[in-house]
Parts: sequence; structure tokens; C-alpha cells
Amino acid sequence: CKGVNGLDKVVLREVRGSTAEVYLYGGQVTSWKNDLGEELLFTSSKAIFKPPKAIRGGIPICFPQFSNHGNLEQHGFARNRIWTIDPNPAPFPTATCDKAFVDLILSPSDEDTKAWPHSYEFRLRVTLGPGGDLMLTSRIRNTNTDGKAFSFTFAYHTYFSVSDISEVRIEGLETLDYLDNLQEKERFTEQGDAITFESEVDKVYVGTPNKIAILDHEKKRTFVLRKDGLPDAVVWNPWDKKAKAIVDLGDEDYKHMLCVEAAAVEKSLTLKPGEEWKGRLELSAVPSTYYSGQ
Ligand code: TA6
Repeated sequence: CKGVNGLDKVVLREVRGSTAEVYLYGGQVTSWKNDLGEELLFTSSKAIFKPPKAIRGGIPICFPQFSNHGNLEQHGFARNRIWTIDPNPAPFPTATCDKAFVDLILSPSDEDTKAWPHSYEFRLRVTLGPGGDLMLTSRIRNTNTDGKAFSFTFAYHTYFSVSDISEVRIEGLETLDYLDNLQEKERFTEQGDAITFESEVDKVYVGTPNKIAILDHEKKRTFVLRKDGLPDAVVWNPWDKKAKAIVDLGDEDYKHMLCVEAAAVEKSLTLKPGEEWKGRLELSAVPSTYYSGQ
């Protein structure tokens, strides 16, 4: 159906009532609601749903470059291209009646090939599972016919909706090494307990566990992020000063968002012709009383 500014979007509905919305622009999930109709992702009220500006919020796909780690535009071009729906998606290995999913495809345009001279096929499956879990699976295949390998970096730049950033903590990244984007990507080691927020944060945690938890004390909600094929995790909150400088973000929005991004940043991924990479993100949102840390 049609979304903001007439852009095409797909709405997924799971039997118990949870939903997800995926824009073909960017192949971007912009909404994920639980069975109570509560929005779990942050999308800015100032988001500009108009090419070439990427949509501010949801889950932008950063490919083939994360941030400014290369010569391409910031975060690569996948987030501001129109993806297509795969009319013949591969079936699930198990029964599908309790899952809703859509398969999107991104293929290079002539313009993209000028900036990044490679041929590839990028398939993104977005699935809403039983209980409302949201799964994103990316498969990227090198279809170069000139025998050349290519390398890329990647992130699911997920904007979680939080009640108050000062009341949020992340578990699963303590004691890890990180590259600090606010200090010229210098490497540090995280000290102490769970990660909390009282100022701008822009870090790439390297070689993280595959499970990370985001605890929203005020909402009494815990997000559990599971990832596969993505060794790193980016944590970003622009805080007040930077938020004011971002045109498509409200001045106070930083209080209600937190980006925790399953990513491959420190070491780029390389594919030889014919090879395929798979990177998976699985999100669930549970009442904090149900979260035991296991
Ligand atoms: O993922 C963190 C980050 O790379 C930050 O450095 C930050 O500026 C942000 O992404 C948002 O980037 P954008 O291009 O969407 O404004």
C-alpha cells in the first residue's frame, strides 16, 4: 500500500496483532508494533520521506559502507534506493502460517555501479514471527563476472524507541573494546557495569556477543537483540547539541531514541564471485519482569 508521500510500503501482520511496516524506499522497516499496538521503533516526526534523504528512524540498511569508512556517501547507498519485492520468494524451511514475511531485492543501478563498480544481488527478508519477534535476514551475493572479489561494511542501523534515554541501560557490551567515533575512531576498553547514557555516544563495539539487551527501566520493557554474521555493535545517541544540528530530528527526540546496530565495521567483509554472505538480526521486546538475562 501507499505510505507517506505516496511511497510504497508493505504492512506485515501477525495473527496475535503485532505489525511491521517496510518501505521499498531504503528496504527500510519504519514501524514495529507489539500486540498492544505499542510502537517499538523510533521514527522522527521530522523524518523526510523523500529521496534522496534517507528516512530518519526505523531500521536503515547501511551498505556497502558503514558511516564514512570509505569513499562512498555516508552509510552507503542502499538506504536511499528503491528496492523491489521478490514475486517468487524461497519458502521457509518450516511451516509459514504463523509468520508474515516479505522478501525485497536491491540490484545495482548504472549510477551505483559508477560509485561502486561491482555486481551483486542483495536479498532482504523481513519476518514477523509468532509472538511478534522481528527478524531481518540479508543475503548478499557477489555476481561479478570479471572475477573480482568485493569488500563491504554493513549495519542494521536500528533506532529503538525508549521512554527516557537517562533511564536506559545496555547489557552485553561491558568490558569490550570499542572504537570511539567522537575521538577519531581511537580504540578504548569499556570499564565497569552496564552501559548508561548521560551525554553523546557514538561507539563501535568490536567482536561482541551475539546477544545484547536494552533495558528501558521506565517502560519496564527489555529489547533483546540477537545477531548472526555481524561481529560488531554500534551504539549511538546524538544528545542535545547534535540533535539540534540534524534537520530531520526534533530537538528533544534524542531522549526517546537509542541506536544499537548489529554491524560489521571494524573488519570489512569480502566476497569472491559466486560467494554469498548472510547477516541476521532478531529483535524481541519483552516486559522487564520476564527478562532474566539468560
Ligand atoms: O551509527 C552511528 C552514526 O554513524 C553516527 O556517526 C551518526 O552521525 C549517525 O550514524 C547518523 O548518520 P546519518 O547519516 O543517518 O545522519
